[in-house]
Amino acid sequence: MQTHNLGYPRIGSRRELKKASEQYWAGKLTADQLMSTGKSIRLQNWLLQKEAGIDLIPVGDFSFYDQVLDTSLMVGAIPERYHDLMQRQQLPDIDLLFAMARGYQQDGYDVKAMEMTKWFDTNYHYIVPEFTADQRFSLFTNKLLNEYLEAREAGIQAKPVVLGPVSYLLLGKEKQPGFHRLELINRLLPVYLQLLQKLDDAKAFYIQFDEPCLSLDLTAAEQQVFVKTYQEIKSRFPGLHIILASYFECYGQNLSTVLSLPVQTIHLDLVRCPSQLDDILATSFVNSKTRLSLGVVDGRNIWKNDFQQSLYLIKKAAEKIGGDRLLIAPSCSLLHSPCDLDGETNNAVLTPEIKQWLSFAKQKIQEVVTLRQLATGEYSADTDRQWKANIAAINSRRTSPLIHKPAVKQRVAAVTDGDTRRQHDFRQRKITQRETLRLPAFPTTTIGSFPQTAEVRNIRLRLKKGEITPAEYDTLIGKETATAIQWQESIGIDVLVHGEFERNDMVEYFGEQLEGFVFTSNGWVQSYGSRCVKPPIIYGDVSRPAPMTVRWSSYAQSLTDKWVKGMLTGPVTILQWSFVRNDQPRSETCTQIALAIRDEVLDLEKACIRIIQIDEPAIREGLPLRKENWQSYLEWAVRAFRISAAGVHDATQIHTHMCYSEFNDIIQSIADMDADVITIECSRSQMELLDAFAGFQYPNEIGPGVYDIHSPRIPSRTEMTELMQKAMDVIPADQLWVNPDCGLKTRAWPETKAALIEMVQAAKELRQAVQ
Ligand code: THG
Ligand code: ZN
Repeated sequence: MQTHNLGYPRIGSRRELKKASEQYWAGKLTADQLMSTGKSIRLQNWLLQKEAGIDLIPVGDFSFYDQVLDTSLMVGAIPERYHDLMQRQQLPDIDLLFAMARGYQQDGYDVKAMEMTKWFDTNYHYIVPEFTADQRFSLFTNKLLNEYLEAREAGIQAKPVVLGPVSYLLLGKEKQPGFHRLELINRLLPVYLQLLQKLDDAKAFYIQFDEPCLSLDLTAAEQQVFVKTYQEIKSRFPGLHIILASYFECYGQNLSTVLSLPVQTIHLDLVRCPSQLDDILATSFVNSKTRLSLGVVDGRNIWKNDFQQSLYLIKKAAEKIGGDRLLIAPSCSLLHSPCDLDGETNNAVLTPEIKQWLSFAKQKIQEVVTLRQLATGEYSADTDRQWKANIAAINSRRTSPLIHKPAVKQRVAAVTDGDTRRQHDFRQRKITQRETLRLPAFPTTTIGSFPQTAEVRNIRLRLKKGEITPAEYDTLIGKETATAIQWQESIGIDVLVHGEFERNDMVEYFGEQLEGFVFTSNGWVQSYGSRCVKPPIIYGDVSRPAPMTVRWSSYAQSLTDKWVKGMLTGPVTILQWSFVRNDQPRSETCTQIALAIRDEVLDLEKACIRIIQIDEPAIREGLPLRKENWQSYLEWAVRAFRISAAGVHDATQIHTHMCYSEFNDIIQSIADMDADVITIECSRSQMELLDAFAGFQYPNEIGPGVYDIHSPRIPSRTEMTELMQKAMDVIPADQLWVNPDCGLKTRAWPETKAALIEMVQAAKELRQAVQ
């Protein structure tokens, strides 16, 4: 029985890589300095895994930005628009990588970045490969080989990890009509074979192919591409030990294909799908020689492994096929885990009682090793101690009074259908709202946040460090808020926002004020590139001890005669962007959060806030990977949103907002949320997104984002009126709002001001045009 790991976090336990990359972009660090930060993180990670006793240590899991982008560079899939830049500017690989990820605006160039999208159902984002019909591939970088050699030199038994060719193609996008990207496999495969030749020459024995698309619904033809591809690889490199890894779901319909692939080891995510072990052990697979990698340690959550439960699975497999055919592993790459629980030293925030229930990447590595020792009976006194400590911690979590709040459970049980319905349907609410709100046609608004300048961050930081008193903090944040309100009034925005200067992350802020949540000091997880998030941990029943946003919203409302929108994060998004307890269904936890948000909504209404936005940007990404599970998810997710929103009177207008979502396939559920107004991102796709709403005749009001906030570029008035004209082709003018794509927190003030002034003027022109 061996142990292995699928991937380790690469940002560094103190976010060293994030800091170094950002300094490099700011010109404050040389490329050599950045390279050496990367190298030292890699080495630290390898040694940590080696010392813990991991047998096969991943290399190639490191990246300066994203592993899918690394693969694009490796196979030379570099979009045309970067070619001139590459040749004339002689960009080193690292700068080309960053240009592809972030765009390149210097030396007279203005080359757009590649698109970014969610990595399956995680909060990690990857850079989407772009393919053309005449796409050519060639081995362009030697990153994987170099890292393999680097690891070997450091005395590491390295297992190269590479994104498999089929998933790589499936994760990309055709940039032209007339072909399907999987047709490119015949051109791509030779490049992978070249790579394998180099690894083979360097005496690599193991290689892990990540093929996470095997967790999706695949057609028979797609499954066939997997078969042909791996047969070809096997025939060329019969001696190579291939570990095939997929995760985040069961193999499901793809299982028989997977079992037929000529690979030496198949990895199973037994956290997401424990039942597939039985499925496999019931087939003739038991008589083969193929090994199983048992992903028993949750790579995506922070709970301590339940050794008894894991050992039950390991022993079941060992009895059927023998321990020699088993590897113990995390369920997926630990990229999605924070680095090290030992970095959490603030007992006041993360109490020892809760801390003993947790495990981050470094601890998960240890769990994998201990599980192997327990399973093989290679006992030492230390193993024994860990076994006992594990049982005690798991029992403590099972029975802790911190977790279970009867009042919360009773309230969830008592929710009725009536609690999910507004007083009247939208048609009637619209009349009431028009009377009370008295907004012009094409009302203008923003999505909520204004620039989080260094000064604003610094105000929060000084409060946290105790350098200013809460009263001084209130004065400073109050000033920022008042300035934002006055400025919005002065340029003529119709529905104002308070700017959210008091908030860090839109999920963290609420988690900090809800019971049942706990926080880490250093539990960062990579979200994209250098950007990280610090997800709250939902450990127990959720309730809201006191109002969370009423004070700042009422203060802002008191400064103006215009409407100020109350700003909340919705229950599904809070759930999706937190580490969620695994001792009850997610739907149950989501309903608890929904009730807490419902209380907040009602308190805002009581405080005379007449427009309340409940953001749900993550509702689409929460969608299960397999279609058969969509309906039940959508039912509870939409119900949770409705519980949070439905308590208000007809006159109170509920908004929601969603980012970069493809809505076509879930448009009915979006309509079922029954928000009075939805604002969506669609300026990049030039209103294509609206087709979904148009074809469906979306009944409520809608604010299609008229400019892209992800770029500092200032849009012209004409661009925006033209986008709105496009919207008016498919949606009646009296349903339309005018707003940017998304919140403005990542932008600076100068471009924010210039763009919003243009946007207000665009709305005025539209009003004149329809009069
Ligand atoms: N919050 C959370 N998840 C998210 C987003 C969010 N997932 C999707 C999307 N938004 C990802 N986008 C970002 C954008 C910015 C940052 C992180 C994710 C960011 N992070 C800071 C950093 O890394 O410097 C750290 C956080 C901070 O200092 O407040 O800027 O909005 N949960
Ligand atoms: Zn958004």
